[in-house]
Amino acid sequence: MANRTAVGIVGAGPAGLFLSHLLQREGIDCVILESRTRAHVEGRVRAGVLEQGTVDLMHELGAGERLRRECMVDQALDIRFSGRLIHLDLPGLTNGKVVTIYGQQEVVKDLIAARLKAGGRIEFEAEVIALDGIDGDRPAIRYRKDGKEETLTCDFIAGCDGFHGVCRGAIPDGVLTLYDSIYPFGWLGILSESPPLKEMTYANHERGFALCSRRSPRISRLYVQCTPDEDLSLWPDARIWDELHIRIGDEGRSDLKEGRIFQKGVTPVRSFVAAPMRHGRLFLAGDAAHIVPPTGAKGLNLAAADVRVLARALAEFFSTGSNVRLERYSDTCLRRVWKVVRFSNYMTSLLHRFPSHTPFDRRVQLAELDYVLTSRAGGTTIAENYVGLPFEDF
Ligand code: RFL
Ligand code: PHB
Repeated sequence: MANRTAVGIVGAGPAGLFLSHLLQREGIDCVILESRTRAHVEGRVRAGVLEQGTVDLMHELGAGERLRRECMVDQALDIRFSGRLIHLDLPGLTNGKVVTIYGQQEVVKDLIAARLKAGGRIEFEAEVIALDGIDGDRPAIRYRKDGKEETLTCDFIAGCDGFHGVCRGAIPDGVLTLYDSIYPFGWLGILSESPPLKEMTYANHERGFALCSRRSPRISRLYVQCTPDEDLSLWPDARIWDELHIRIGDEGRSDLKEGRIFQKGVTPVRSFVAAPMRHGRLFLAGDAAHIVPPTGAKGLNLAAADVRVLARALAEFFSTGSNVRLERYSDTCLRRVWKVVRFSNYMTSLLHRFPSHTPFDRRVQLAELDYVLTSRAGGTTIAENYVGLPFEDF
């Protein structure tokens, strides 16, 4: 197999997979290099909330058939605090918009299957170790596969290798400005065989944040705020259920149904942006360039938004030779990124207990929740960001 392609994509997460489909649609050759096995990538439990733009993209790419059949639509978002309930009617506050619940690993499975069916090349267990010549016009990706070192020569490289990938680090020192904010807590997430609450429910409680989401009518996806480096052995199932009931105001244990917990994990909560998202012929997209705290449910959607911009810019280059959109790539993406960072930070600040909070800070937080409860403007701000800001012309 000739080891040469137009766009070498590092990473088969949502960013890399969406990009490969978008490029294929434009007739641009690409290869994905992914360090993990297909089973590992397809089994990773992560996001669950898709903006309409992300759903539309799945359909446009012809990969939305199972999504259409199996997804669930969320018309509302509930926030519980101090015995009160904020019920945000999403369509009512956003001219009819909703969000879709469909697990990230299902998106990934569908995109991989469709890509391979169309004859696309995804190399699993191909670990990228270095990028060469990103300042020139023949960059190359060095990777290890089956114990051997290989080189993939490209016109462009898309760094879609997530926060812990190698691409961002290949940019020379002094080029990137890194913006970082690490929150003093994590999320302990579980999957449980139990019917979910009717609405997506976020809770602010004295003991910390909780979130009740779902994956299907029989599978709940539940989270509780914990310490950033929480030891899972300190969280037997009974403790998780106790905290969930208390934090959502279900002391009578009648609302939230319990079931067998079959997956548990801890996730750090951070905001991070690397700018610019491009150096020479290397373009960063998705978590490789930015992380948002999960409270806004935006990471996957932002990854999809980045590669939409990148695919259009690459298509312009390959069809006309123009660099104009490639030059604008980083600025175009960062405008959306910073608005999403802002919203995710807002939701995180609104809903979590911070160890540093003084009684004053706590009162202000509760007043903010009370404001959202009673003000259409306050509710609209959350709703319009939650369903996804419109795409500006790019
Ligand atoms: P990914 O998914 O991390 O994929 C990167 C891929 O690159 C591979 N890789 C390499 N391959 C080759 N060589 C190397 N040297 C490599 N290094 C890494 C990795 O194996 C991997 O396959 O990044 P991508 O594509 O940018 O996608 C980002 C999303 O995964 C992420 O933003 C979301 O999961 C965030 N997120 C949520 N986003 C939403 O839009 N809605 C949500 O409801 C939502 N909930 C969440 C979330 C993330 C969570 N966690 C676990 C961080 C809930 C949680 C708990
Ligand atoms: C999820 O279903 O995993 C989920 C939902 C909402 C969030 C984060 C994660 O804000």
